[in-house]
Amino acid sequence: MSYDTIIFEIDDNVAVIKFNRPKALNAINPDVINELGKALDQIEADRSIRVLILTGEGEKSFIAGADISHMVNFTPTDAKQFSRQGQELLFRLESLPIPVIACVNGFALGGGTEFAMACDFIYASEKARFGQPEINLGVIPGFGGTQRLSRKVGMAQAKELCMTGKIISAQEAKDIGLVNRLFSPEELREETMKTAKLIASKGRTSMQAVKETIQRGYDLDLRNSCYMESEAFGMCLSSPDGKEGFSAFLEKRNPEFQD
Ligand code: DAK
Repeated sequence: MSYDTIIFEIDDNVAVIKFNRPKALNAINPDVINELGKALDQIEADRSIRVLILTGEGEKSFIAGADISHMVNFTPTDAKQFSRQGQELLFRLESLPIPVIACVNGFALGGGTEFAMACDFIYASEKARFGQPEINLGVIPGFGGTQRLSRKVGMAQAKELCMTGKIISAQEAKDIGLVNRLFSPEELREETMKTAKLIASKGRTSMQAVKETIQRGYDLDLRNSCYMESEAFGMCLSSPDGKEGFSAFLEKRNPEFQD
């Protein structure tokens, strides 16, 4: 399948999607949302894909937000629909059965920070910039930013970012826990791919269980989330991957996980 607003590539078991609207610094419009949805269909249908990386084409921008020129004439109904489409897509990324890594190469503003936060974790270039500047446009984040940001970095940091609209450096984003690791712009993609390949070498069943248990458990109380963990643990232990992992350890060899 060919795409206009994204580039879709596969490197062994790792899919890489690059946002590709360089003239608008990869701002998100409905075409991007539709094409990303189709790419996710393709990924879900291909069981050989074990990890997804989201990044921006070029060096300057991951996503500079929702496309302001597209939103300027929105009616309230258009705005609600665009917001819903974006939110549903981000829920889909969070519940994708494989890990998703955000590889933030430059500006991740507004919808850009929101897309990155819906990934399982964020690696960033030292030159990346983050922020929720919607307040400067007289609106608020519309792709779940107010909610995911406070869950990721705490309520006070989230309020400060959304209330001031200020753009923070990659180091500040790391300091508040938004970004896991920083790399030089030259190293970022290679280091992200290294981690993706490491993750791709693990068992698919246990990987999906880790993602789902942490993701869904986060919104539950501790007792119920731990109950969910026990269920998933039992399921993994009796799966072919669990049997192979335990046997390999006892036989002092590397596990060979099958699908
Ligand atoms: N939308 C459209 N075009 C954009 C854009 C954006 N978000 N960001 C940049 N561009 C375009 C610029 O207009 C410019 O186009 P030309 O003039 O060359 O045609 C080109 O990209 C290069 O940008 P600059 O010339 O400005 O480049 P600089 O290096 O000088 O500055 C910048 C880079 C990223 C600091 C600056 O472009 C900037 O401040 N951009 C806007 C960032 C921003 O405010 N992002 C948040 C957007 S609001 C909702 C759903 C979603 C949302 C809200 C509500 N509902 C439906 C309720 C989400 C909102 C947002 O994300």
